[in-house]
Amino acid sequence: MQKLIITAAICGAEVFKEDNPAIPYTIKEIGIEAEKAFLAGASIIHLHVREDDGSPTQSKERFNACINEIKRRVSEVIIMPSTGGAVGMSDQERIQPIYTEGIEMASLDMGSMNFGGDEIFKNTETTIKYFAREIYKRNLKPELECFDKGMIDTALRMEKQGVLHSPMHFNLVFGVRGGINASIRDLVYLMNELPNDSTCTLTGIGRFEIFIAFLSIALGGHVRVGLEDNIYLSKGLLANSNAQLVEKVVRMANEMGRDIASPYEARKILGLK
Ligand code: KMH
Ligand code: ZN
Repeated sequence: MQKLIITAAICGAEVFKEDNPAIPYTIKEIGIEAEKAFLAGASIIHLHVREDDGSPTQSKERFNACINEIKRRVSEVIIMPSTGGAVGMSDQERIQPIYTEGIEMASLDMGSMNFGGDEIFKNTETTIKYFAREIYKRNLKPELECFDKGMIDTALRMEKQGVLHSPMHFNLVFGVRGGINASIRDLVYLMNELPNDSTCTLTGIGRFEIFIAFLSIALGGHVRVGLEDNIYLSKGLLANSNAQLVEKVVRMANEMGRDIASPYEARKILGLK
């Protein structure tokens, strides 16, 4: 099996300090959280950023400042900014972080959906194609965010059309209200749909985070954890940092005999340039 790549989704755009005071807002807080997650075993940081008051932003300047702070602390970590941003943002807002320096990947959301209930996360084919073109132009590797089976089908179709390039890297997300459930049956079903030459990270939302991580470690996938997806360390106990969640995955991987990839090894596995 490949060594395990752990992605830390340290901030997100839909959770706030009112939910968990450890959610980072300031440039310094984001730098510290990324550094601690890296030291715990993460090789990729999936990055959203905030204004100091916590409001989500896709501002290029703010991303630049946060990326510089992360790189100053841990130069080797792989940074993957979000092009999803927060629900309701325009395409022009969302695309901005890919025009920063020091990044190697970018998230690319593969379809529209109800997101967490009554909000609509809009990703039309025009948006996806536009983002994909810009991401490849910058020599970045897109991480294809799939919240349901149809989004994988869209990726496979777009690969045939030449919009996406093999080998593709997927992030399969389980347990968003509006997306696919976090069940073993559905996880196996989605993983079986992926091309043989692709790589995949699996993400479980909320209380499913560690359950999905466990399955991914066992099945040869990679793992994403972090406060973006889940604010609890265990039932009723808030995580006090992203690092605690990464540490939990590392402990499980150690018990299950799966080695952790360094950023250098993650770059090789993902074919980053
Ligand atoms: N904030 C979510 C609506 C991504 O980063 O590409 C979307 C999201 C996905 O977080
Ligand atoms: Zn995200």
